[in-house]
Amino acid sequence: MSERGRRSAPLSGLQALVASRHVTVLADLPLIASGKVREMYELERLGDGQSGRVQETLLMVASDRISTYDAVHPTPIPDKGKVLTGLSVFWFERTAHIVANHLISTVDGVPEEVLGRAMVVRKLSMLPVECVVRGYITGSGWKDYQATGSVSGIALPDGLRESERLPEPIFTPSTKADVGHDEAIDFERAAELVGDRALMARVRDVSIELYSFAAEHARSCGVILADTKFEFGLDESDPAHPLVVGDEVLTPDSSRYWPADGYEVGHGQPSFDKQYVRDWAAGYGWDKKPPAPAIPDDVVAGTRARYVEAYERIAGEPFRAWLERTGATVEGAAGGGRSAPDGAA
Ligand code: PZK
Repeated sequence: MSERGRRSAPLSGLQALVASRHVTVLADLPLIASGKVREMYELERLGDGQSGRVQETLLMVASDRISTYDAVHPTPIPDKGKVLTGLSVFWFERTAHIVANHLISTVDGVPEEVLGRAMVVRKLSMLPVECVVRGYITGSGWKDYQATGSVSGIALPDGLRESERLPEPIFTPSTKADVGHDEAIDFERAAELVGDRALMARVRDVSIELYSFAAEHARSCGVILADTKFEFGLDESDPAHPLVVGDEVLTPDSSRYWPADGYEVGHGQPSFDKQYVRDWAAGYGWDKKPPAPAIPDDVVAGTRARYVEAYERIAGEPFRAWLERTGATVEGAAGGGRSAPDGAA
């Protein structure tokens, strides 16, 4: 094909996805789902030598894409995918006493090009509800409260102010909409959709326990975890622990994190991670409708620093430690170096 022909040939759907959205194509792996900022690939069935059982596995890959106001910017934030994966793994490891999770490995079975931002996970039968827990009244919860005094069928005290801490965390599930916004539902509707009220009660209780555990830890790091969203699935091959928390957990993309410093009720709070982008976008005059604008270099750098700060505050270790444990490539290294193994010069 001529140079000219190659350039003008229409892109296939996959090529367009890769070119325009910073999606990584991994050789041989079938892409089974692509979200705003993450991809899911099918992996080989993993033989379990211990039991002789086979486990179906997936590869979840976090990109460096960033969205604000539900629109993905064309400019990636370097290392964002690695920060979010590192945080998710931090929380999976520290909450396994509350509920089993789908994480298998961040090293074995992970292709080199996505080391540090990928997890091999167990394939689950996902429950058709999003499990939101709110400790503070903000966002759509604040809107619903102002309109009805309730959120997801839970009556709240009169006179709450925006961003106020709730007397206790509440479970406010929603449906997974294919397009557009998730719809808030009450517990009974969630139980209907799941088809098992006792299971849904366990999911609610576990969700609140996960939130409470994480919010207390975050608070000790100077960060408020205002709310968060979990997705659960069932692993029928593990009859002792069929309920498993999947997806990513307690990351800035699945949660609202606020700096504790400067927290004030009565108005919206700045996002720990995305506020530089939102402030810049407001000044720039973006109407918050797609397409989202390109982000200038200084705002990218400030935002990257906030993600790394979130990791270091919450995980309590240098971000570099995560890169080293996973053998990730370091973006800053000239020529795209690997992070030094332990003990290397
Ligand atoms: C699963 N998604 C959402 C969409 C993503 C993620 N452990 C699992 N087993 C089976 N299915 C899923 C999971 C998980 N987690 C999650 N879709 C399927 C999704 C797009 C990209 F990374």
